[in-house]
Amino acid sequence: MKALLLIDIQYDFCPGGALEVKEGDEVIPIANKLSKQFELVVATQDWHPADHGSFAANHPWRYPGQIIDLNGLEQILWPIHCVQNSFGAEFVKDLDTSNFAAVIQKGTDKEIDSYSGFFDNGHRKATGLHDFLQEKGVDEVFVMGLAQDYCVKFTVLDALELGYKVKLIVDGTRAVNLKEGDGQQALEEMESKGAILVNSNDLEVS
Ligand code: VGL
Ligand code: ZN
Repeated sequence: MKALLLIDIQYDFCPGGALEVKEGDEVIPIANKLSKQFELVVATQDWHPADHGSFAANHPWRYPGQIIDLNGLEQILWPIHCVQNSFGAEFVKDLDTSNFAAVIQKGTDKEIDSYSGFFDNGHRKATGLHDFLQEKGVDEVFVMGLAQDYCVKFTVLDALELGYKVKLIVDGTRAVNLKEGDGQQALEEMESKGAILVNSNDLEVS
């Protein structure tokens, strides 16, 4: 059984959003097209409390892009984004959500960030995504969404570690690129760990 995983296609990651990803909105038509081709579609949603430890604003004198130690883990500080129930945390309205079998919310614990759709960044707690996919008999995941160099990458790496076959839909992702080349490096890392890089036009899903 195959599943399509749509990662964090939310206003705050699209142009004009708090943590905007260049061309982030360009993944939406691809998500909508593929949603119709998959029997099982699962979306993730970055879903932080306002006092989340990944927000620079919650640390005196810190600013976005700096790195701190957050409860023993290296943490990049971000602008305030995807606050629970805020507009920026919503799925973009043009995204077809009608076919979502589940929405997995992550980053809800203020003490730890969660890039991957499967686990927090310390692999301390599972989000429930793996259990859900297991129940459905999924052995292969097709991953796309935002951002290529953070949540998409870590979701892909966890999926590989959990034993799923993984296809990364390259044209369905865009990178934050805090550093130039981060997106490209993420693609290479995912591929070297076993993900197969594909283009949405080349997919034949049965
Ligand atoms: C993300 C940074 C912080 C992402 C989420 O969805 O890639 N990046 N929170
Ligand atoms: Zn976040």
